[in-house]
Amino acid sequence: MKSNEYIDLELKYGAHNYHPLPVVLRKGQGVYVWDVEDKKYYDFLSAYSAVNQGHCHPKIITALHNQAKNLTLTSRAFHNDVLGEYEQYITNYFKYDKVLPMNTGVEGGETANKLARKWGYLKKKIPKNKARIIFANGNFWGRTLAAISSSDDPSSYNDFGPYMPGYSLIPYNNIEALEQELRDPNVCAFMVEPIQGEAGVVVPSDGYLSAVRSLCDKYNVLFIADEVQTGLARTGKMLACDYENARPDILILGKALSGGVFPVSAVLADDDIMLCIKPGEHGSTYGGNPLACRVAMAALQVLKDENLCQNAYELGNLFRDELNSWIVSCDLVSGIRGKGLLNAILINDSPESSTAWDICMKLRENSLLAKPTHGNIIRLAPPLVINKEQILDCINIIKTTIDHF
Ligand code: IF1
Repeated sequence: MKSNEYIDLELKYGAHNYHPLPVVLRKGQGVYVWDVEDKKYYDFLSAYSAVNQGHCHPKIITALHNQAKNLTLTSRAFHNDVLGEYEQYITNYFKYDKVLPMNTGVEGGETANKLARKWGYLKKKIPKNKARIIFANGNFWGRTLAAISSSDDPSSYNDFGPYMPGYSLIPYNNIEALEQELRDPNVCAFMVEPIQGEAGVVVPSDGYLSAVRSLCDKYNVLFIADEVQTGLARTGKMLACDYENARPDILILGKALSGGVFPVSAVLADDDIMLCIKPGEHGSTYGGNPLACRVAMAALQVLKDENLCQNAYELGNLFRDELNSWIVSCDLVSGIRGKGLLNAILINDSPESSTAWDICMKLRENSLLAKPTHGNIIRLAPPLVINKEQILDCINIIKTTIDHF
């Protein structure tokens, strides 16, 4: 079948909850993907930072394959011979006492919210059902009713009410606004992305995260870091919080935790928080399944073995330096921002215009896949295994494509 035949099937039989670029992929390897007409592309979306290790990384696929032949799922009704090993591995990796394994990123967020509320009642003695969690404008942590209740993006929440109570929004990157809210003794947590992904790769001021950390200490509020997209070497450090002295009380990981093989997420915290949830108070059928544990250990080991933090850090700097020197002569691009290999270019046109989309369609013709986030911002995030020659090739594709607009 040709691309349009695959697309027609999706149109006819699938919900219309997405508007994908008209490209139909059938193979992925490293930084490359191929469509059904055998055209080869650089993947500059990385499934929104889920394939940091590159598509179909052999070590992750081998881990998947070997475990899949043995035991894939026991549920948590019984123990198995992988979960404990994984829990020890990942808690040592990130230096937390304990992990609560889940599947998707949003389940990680929900788990973090439940943990924070439970801690608020048991430890901070917040009156029952009065616990509040603060979020930042522009946040995105998924599509559940709780996640959209904390959103200020109408396309996320419109006509999905009524909304989760106990959630409030403050401006991102604004410490005064945060302190104002934290004075309320009923606030149990502040949940924030170290860099806002969906909002368009919004990087806060230096010092913001360490100020968040000290304010949460001052007011006895839990700092929840949503590193589902920024974590796991994407920004040039293992965690984006590592750029500052800002150790979250609750850390949420997802996406690249499985190297794009299937959904694996994790919530990490120390005992005084994690042990507030007792047996039978939270969980999920697939949470911590043996297959996920093996895949996640392989995915985490690849990050270290292949020095992907260092690679993302160095090539990210090269990428922004090269494009920054170019955009001074390009009036269609008003800026580039990001850290490591999580970057975005800002198109100098109204968010309502189709310019960013049209540029992505042209990039596709020139063998590079990227997709606009909000309106006029194009996220540029290749797998972290990209090398210098490949990224220089991609910089050239981006420059020549936009120069032709
Ligand atoms: C889609 C956006 C990105 C996330 C952060 C939690 C989650 C996400 C910081 C939830 C998920 C995904 C969802 C995906 C597209 C992508 C996305 F455009 F939707 F907003 F990356 F920016 N925290 N982000 O970015 O993780 O439950 O999806 O595993 O198509 O909805 P999830």
